[in-house]
Amino acid sequence: MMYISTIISDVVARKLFNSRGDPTINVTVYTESGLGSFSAPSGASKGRYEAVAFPPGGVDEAVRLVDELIAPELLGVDSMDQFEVDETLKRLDGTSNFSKIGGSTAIATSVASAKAAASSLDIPLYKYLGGSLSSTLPLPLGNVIGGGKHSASGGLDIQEILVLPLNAESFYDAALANIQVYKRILKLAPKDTVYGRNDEGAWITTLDINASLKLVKMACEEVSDKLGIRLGIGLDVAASSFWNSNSNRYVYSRAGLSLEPEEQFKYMLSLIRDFNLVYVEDPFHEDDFESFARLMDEVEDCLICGDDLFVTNAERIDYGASLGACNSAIIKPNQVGTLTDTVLAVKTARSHGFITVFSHRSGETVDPALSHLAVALSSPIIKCGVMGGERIAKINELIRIEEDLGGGAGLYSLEGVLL
Ligand code: 2PG
Ligand code: MG
Repeated sequence: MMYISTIISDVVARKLFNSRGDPTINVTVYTESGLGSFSAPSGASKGRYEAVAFPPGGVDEAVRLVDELIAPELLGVDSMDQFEVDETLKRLDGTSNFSKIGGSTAIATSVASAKAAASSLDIPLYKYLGGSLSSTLPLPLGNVIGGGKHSASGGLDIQEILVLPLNAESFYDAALANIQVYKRILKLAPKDTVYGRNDEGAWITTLDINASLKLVKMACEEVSDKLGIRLGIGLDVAASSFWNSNSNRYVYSRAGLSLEPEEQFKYMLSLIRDFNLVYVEDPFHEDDFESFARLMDEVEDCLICGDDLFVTNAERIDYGASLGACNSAIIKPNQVGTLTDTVLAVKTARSHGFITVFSHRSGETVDPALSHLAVALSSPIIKCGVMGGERIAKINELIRIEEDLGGGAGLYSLEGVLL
């Protein structure tokens, strides 16, 4: 009999860089039989109600806190006891938003511990967390044209134009469809209107939002014809990032537009109708649950998704659902700081019939744990970009998981939900 131990024997933290070249924390959890390592991703368009990313002293203080405070308390804890690990992190922090130890410190430790347990048992993370029920792959929602806070050099005020394959035979085929749309956009774009890539690898363009959406639509139609996969178009408006609470206006500074809330409402509705959008994330600022609910009353066949609105927080999801504010929720583990609370957010979202969308952050690493979490928690959609090493790392991991599942692998379809 081989001896297996899942008891935590060491916890080590270090400072590394993320894909934006900013420092982040990496935590490695050891047992006698294995190890797990995770680096916290980070957002540029953060929600006001997210966990605070780092303690006041930044990444250096976070590393010191792991060494001096967290590691001694986790030694001897069973890495399989995720609740105990996460409760320890919350107890040591003692605040409601991880402002003492940092949400990045917490999520890096929480996920590293789960990975250590999976590695000790020698099973993939998605199987360890999800068991044998985890056999359905999410559809990839990919960012093809970007702006907002992810595009420092300019571009659209709206943060992301996304594409979503609605039906495909396999995850590989769905990911291929997104990649082909991405490539086709460059070919179809009028000369010199696409001039770079942003933090998430999406194209930056001088075109306005309408011309950009027309371009994406054309690219989607051509790829649909070629591959036989239906593609829908989506937006992450990230409206909080250009909402001015002093003037009560949405300020599209690059387009030279300033809209009152009612004008923003009509604008969002017209974009949804004109381009048959299937997905709209954060069309209004993070405190305006009411406008989300009004939009839900007006549209059909479109996912209205809360990101900054919900911040992966079960209570905010419950509240939003009670108002009929959305039918979809972004799930970003680092917004809430622990795996336990991530699972709670997923269960809460699902209890209201919401479609969950596991999501990367604009500052990422090549770590593919997000892909495992999306499969383990049966998420119908994953938003992890289309291009760039740290985005492709998640896509390639899903292709590996699909292969690992063999004939038992399924792929979500939004036919019947959106079509
Ligand atoms: C978002 C994310 C990812 P950030 O708003 O959905 O695309 O951006 O990580 O900058 O918050
Ligand atoms: Mg968002």
